[in-house]
Amino acid sequence: MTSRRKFIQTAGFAGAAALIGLPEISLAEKRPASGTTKPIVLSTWKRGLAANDGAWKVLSANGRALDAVEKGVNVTEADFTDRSVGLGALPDRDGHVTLDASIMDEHGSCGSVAFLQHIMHPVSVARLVMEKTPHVMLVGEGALQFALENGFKKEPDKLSPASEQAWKEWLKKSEYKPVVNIENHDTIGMIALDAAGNLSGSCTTSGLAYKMHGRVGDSPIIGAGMYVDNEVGAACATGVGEAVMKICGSFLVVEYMRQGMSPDAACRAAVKRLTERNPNYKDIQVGFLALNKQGETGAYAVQHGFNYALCDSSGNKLVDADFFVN
Ligand code: SD4
Repeated sequence: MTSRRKFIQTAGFAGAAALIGLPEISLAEKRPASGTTKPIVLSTWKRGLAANDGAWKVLSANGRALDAVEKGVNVTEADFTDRSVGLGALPDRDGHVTLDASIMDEHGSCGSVAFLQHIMHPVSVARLVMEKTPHVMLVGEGALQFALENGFKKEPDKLSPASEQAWKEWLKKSEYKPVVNIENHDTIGMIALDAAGNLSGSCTTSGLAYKMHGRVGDSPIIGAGMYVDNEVGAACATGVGEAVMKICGSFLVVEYMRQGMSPDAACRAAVKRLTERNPNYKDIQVGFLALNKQGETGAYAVQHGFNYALCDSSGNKLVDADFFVN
């Protein structure tokens, strides 16, 4: 497994990098683009496989990446057994499921919703915020009102049996402590490149389980949980959103790619930054995914255990990401 070693190997480049303000990543990490792989879609965690299938229906029919990343994560949102996405997910500490989502297209247009209750497909509400309003983000009651005005159905505030049982168990101690990779990581972030060569991204989640009521994570924050720049690439994040927000994680990954890094090197550099800015990094999980205009992909996580689903014309498969902490 690559880890700190990779960073140590960069020593020769470090001086020059410091001079021109680049992070200390070896020039060897800058792979020249060799043809373009498209269409292609990748998404976080194992449930990304089903989501990619949904996205691939759009992409393989020469559809737009924006439609693919919406339809793809709609699959996960509708899965009532997912612990971190949609209305079946684990609730906040008061027993309410509150949802965050974002979407961004090849023109840099974006929309998001946060602290939204009662709606099965928050990412589709985010898309309407992008397309129908002069705003980027709507939250809480206002986001719900907008969704209902646009024909979304109001679902009851009722936990799935599994979530209700888990929450009641949690209430016995009421101890807020995210457990790396176990307690609450299924958030779906998805990034895609379509046959026309355009990029889009989406992200949708119930956030961290047993969070404070009203807490919003990185997923609906454009540039934190997800970011797209059609000239360069796209990125998304999963894990403890507070740590991602502190470094504008997805934007940072895209900016590293703009500086010439491969998607893989960009994810590693972002994780390095995250570990420098979050002294508690050994106790949390964060994973990044990246995709550039050539269809090259990359992923890297703070901890062992992050995987992602990658789908192109050769198939849809689950890949284990490399990680920083051994
Ligand atoms: C959040 N980043 O709300 C989300 C949680 C997550 O897998 O990604 N879980 O902080």
